[in-house]
Amino acid sequence: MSYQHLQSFIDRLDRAGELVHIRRPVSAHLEISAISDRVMKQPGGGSALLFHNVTGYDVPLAINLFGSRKRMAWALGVDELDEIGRDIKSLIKLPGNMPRSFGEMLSMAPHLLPLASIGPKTVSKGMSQEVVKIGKDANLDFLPIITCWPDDGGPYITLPLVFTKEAATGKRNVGMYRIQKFDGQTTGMHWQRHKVGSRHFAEYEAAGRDIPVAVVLGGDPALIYAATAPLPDEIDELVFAGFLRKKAVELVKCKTIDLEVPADAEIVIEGIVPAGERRREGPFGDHTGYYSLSDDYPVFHVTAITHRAKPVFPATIVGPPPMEDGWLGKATERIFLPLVQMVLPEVLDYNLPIEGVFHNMAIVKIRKRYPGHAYKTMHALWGLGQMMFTKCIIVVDEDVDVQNPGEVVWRTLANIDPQRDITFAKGPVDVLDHACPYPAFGTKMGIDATRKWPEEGYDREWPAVLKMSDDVKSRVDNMWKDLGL
Ligand SMILES: Cc1cc2nc3c(=O)[nH]c(=O)nc-3n(C[C@H](O)[C@H](O)[C@H](O)COP(=O)(O)O)c2cc1C
Ligand SMILES: [Mn+2]
Repeated sequence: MSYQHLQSFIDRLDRAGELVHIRRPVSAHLEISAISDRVMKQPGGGSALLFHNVTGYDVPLAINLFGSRKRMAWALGVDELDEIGRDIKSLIKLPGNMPRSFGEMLSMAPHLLPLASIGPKTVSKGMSQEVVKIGKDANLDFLPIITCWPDDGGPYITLPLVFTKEAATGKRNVGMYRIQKFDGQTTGMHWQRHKVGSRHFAEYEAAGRDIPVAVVLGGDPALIYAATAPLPDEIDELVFAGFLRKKAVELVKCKTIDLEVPADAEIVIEGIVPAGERRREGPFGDHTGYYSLSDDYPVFHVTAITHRAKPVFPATIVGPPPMEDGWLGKATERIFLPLVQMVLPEVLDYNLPIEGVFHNMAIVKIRKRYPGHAYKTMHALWGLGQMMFTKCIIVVDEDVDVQNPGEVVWRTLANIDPQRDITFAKGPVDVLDHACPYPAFGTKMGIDATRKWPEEGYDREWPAVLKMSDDVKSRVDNMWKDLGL
């Protein structure tokens, strides 16, 4: 199942009673953020919100569209996120089909799914270009760009899809990198150094060239999710989105730069990021729950804005968890499990707790087969794409439910001898981490909370976990109704 555009998804949420319309005037300066924060912290994640009357703007603003487990699944055209993982698993498991890489797996998909192709295709016109504004007419001031937290450096576009191409090959990348509005025609470009957009820019800049960039708002929600997904560099997010929505993403050519953008986006901002230019970006109230401090980042200059005749402006806010982006993270956790298992078959399940904000914690359940297996697993994860950022990895045995934080705390603390079972590793750290001694470089902690074996130097007797015997349990089941409990 796919959505032609973001408003089709909003309509579905509305019909299902998942959307609240707010018609009262509300300010884009902090008020939308304060309202959304309270809603996102309601049990289960609260409703999606559509602000029809943002003070001073004609364009309505949608927020918290992805903000519950159910809506996140619906955004990807399923009822349960695990369905996608199961699809991927069956794709991998078909006889003779073991792909050597994630790229190969996606490229096999067209033969296995009932579609001609999942790769994007170019069409001659699209609703994202119903209105075209070029040069001086292209001004961001009509968009209800929100200021999220009191000490933020300015208003931010918080749900942008940043399109670039690799200079040497023309290979596309789409990443979600926040955009700080400096004025009507200039913004920051906060692609962090580890991310693909930043590499594309560095390669252009090394050749003394300005890089063309398109900032896209809207499109099928599967596409918005794909921009956040930790895909290997060589995977085009649009192919991945095509795989998720089981239908090719349609593209149109940009008006002023050599890039293609979704034909059915709400709004497209075309521009360039010049070689050699930097400007102070930030601070920004970030998804760590702290401000990320200001720093020098490249600058985006608008050359054109195109949009639907009646666009909706999509936004999110990040901040102290739980927030909407936690559900994007949960989608990644579920979708990428079978891919992690391609490399690490011992991983039975894992949990990236929302409070760990994607990169601070992974709780991993393994089937331990040999001494030191837990350490092998954590070091492998630290070598796997964006899992490299994981500040703390806890490895537990197969009888622990990693989705139950209480059980994890109990079993981990019971099982560890801290000096023996904690290891530290050096390496790259998420740019947003404020605790590491150097920017983006520091240490990570691994906790081996598995049962210890004699071969691991444990020569005492390891006790069994308490468990009532089955016969007594069934006797109690039978008497339960008579007990008045
Ligand atoms: C709401 C939200 C905001 C984000 N903001 C940024 C950002 O400002 N800079 C950044 O480098 N990554 C940011 N990310 C994370 C990237 O989108 C993510 O790492 C993605 O996988 C990068 O794609 P890439 O590998 O193609 O570069 C954000 C993610 C979300 C969900
Ligand atoms: Mn990418």
